[in-house]
Amino acid sequence: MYRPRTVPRRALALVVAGALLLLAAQPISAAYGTAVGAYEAMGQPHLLPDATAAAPVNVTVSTNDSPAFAPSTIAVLSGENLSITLVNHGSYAHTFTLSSNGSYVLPKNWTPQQLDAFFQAQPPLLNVSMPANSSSVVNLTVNASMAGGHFEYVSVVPYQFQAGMAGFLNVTPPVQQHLEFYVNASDTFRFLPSQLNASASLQYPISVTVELGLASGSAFSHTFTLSPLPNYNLSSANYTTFFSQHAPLVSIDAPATSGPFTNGTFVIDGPGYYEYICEITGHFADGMFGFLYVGVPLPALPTAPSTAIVDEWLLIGGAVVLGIGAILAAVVAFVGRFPPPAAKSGGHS
Ligand SMILES: [Cu+2]
Repeated sequence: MYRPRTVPRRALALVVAGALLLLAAQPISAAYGTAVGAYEAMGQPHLLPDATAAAPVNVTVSTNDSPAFAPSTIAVLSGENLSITLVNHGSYAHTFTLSSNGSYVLPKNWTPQQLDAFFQAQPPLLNVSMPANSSSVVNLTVNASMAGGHFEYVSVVPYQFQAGMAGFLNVTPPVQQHLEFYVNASDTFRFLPSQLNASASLQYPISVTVELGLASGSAFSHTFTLSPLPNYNLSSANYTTFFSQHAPLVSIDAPATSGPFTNGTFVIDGPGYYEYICEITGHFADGMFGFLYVGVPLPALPTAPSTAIVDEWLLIGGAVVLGIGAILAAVVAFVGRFPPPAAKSGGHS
């Protein structure tokens, strides 16, 4: 009988086809893995060494006969060497007395005696006389332990502080990490990748350099324009208004041809996700946006537009596997029927 024998043959054919299909799938899944890996590599930060050398920062603080310092705030990075020039243009003497307590605001209603008692209990970092019509230079090393502090400077000449003669030396930490990302802009109105992963960056501020390229085969103008607001989703309907009110952290014009990269560098002070878009009319609305994740985890796939590319890969891979499988199944099924029917039928008839 013919039928009973073809059933196991077909089953065998299916098993063989399945095994071949698995083998055929191996290089495809490997290629898929490589493709995803490449995109991940593009979306992953490259750590760059610190380029900034500690150069002394020069600041001039001046006074006149009014009870005030100019400026009344000084911003400095921890680790910097500060050179302060103290200039008194007036005819009254003052002092430049810098508190060593970076988290304490001196009460303006203190008496001169209370102020003196404070500086006796907590010796100031600096205590410099500013005689009438004088100029002097004093140096201060702002060490790392001062980061985040607001150090008040006052004149301890009685009643000058009480009249408002005070200011703050604000110390921020220097850039702790410098990351670099490579991103391609594509005429398919996509950023490749559309997710930049700085989720492991936990020490702020960080500086980020984006190297923007043009995807192979693309020719349109594109920009990489980054929102300054964390955890804020831009709208393709009113992003121009938004950017007229909030300066972008960076706006980079893509190069005219694929190959070279244009870049921009910006500083991020804290965690969150930051959206980037292409400002060329219509591109954002067509899906040209992405997110930089800083200190926050990437959302689980699939979410952002980049997954469309992954889906495409999956679809192409799946189609190829199915095609190969179908051909193999057909061939094997055909081969399975091939042995001379004469011999078999002969045995049975
Ligand atoms: Cu564009």
